[in-house]
Amino acid sequence: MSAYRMSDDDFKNYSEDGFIIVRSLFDAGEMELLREAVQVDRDLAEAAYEVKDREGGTAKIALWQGAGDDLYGLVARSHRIVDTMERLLGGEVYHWHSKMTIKDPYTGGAWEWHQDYGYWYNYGCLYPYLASCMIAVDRMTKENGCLEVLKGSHHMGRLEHGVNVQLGADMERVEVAMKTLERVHCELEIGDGIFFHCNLLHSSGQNKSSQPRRAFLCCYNAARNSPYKVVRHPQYSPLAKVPDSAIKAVGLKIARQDFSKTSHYQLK
Ligand SMILES: O=C(O)CCC(=O)C(=O)O
Repeated sequence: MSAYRMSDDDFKNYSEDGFIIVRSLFDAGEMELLREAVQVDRDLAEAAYEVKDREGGTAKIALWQGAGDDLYGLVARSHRIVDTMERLLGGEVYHWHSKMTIKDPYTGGAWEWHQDYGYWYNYGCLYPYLASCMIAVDRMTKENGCLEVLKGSHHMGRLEHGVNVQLGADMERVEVAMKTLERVHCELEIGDGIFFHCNLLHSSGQNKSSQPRRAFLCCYNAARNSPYKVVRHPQYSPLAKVPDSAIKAVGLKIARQDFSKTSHYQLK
């Protein structure tokens, strides 16, 4: 089966809704490798820091900036993602960061309503020319806290955000938006992906299930939107794309990532 290439319909839907779901973005063989990597990668587990939600649940996140020759890097540099991002962001893109979000069984915490650009704006990006691709490492369901989005909310532009991620976006506006915009629970099978705009309002609930809920997110900035000041995020540098076949060709290769131990949401 050939790898995903974005259709004009998908492009139109993304422009209108702020997101698209791509079923089987990565196939069973590729996901077996990625799931194995996440399972055996002790550095990843150790690097994951905790983010408390408002009700005492604990979400975990490990975040890093490079996209190299290991499995995570090959996914982040794959044509199927990077070409899609280039179309969505209207030109050359570079790797902003990758992250693994982890919700442990029963205790895994929620992510409050926010826009990624609510935070990334503070890193000197003049324009909201950033986007993410979330890949389901585990099945993502309502019960285990799948991504929820407010369809079309990216058209609202950037809202005010609290400094800490779990303060989230200005809830007065989010609540008004909820009266008219459709709230979509993005339930995913393993290997499905969601491409979403950095101004799309999104959240996810706690993990009430007996299984972990892990997601791998690759995030990109447009080359022409490189931060105008020195920040904790990278300036533009060319991203070397790799063929979609590289993931299986290279197989289970894990590198020691340069994990960020500081919450990138907390700006002080
Ligand atoms: O993993 C999730 O459910 C959401 C993560 C998220 O919203 C983020 O990293 O910006």
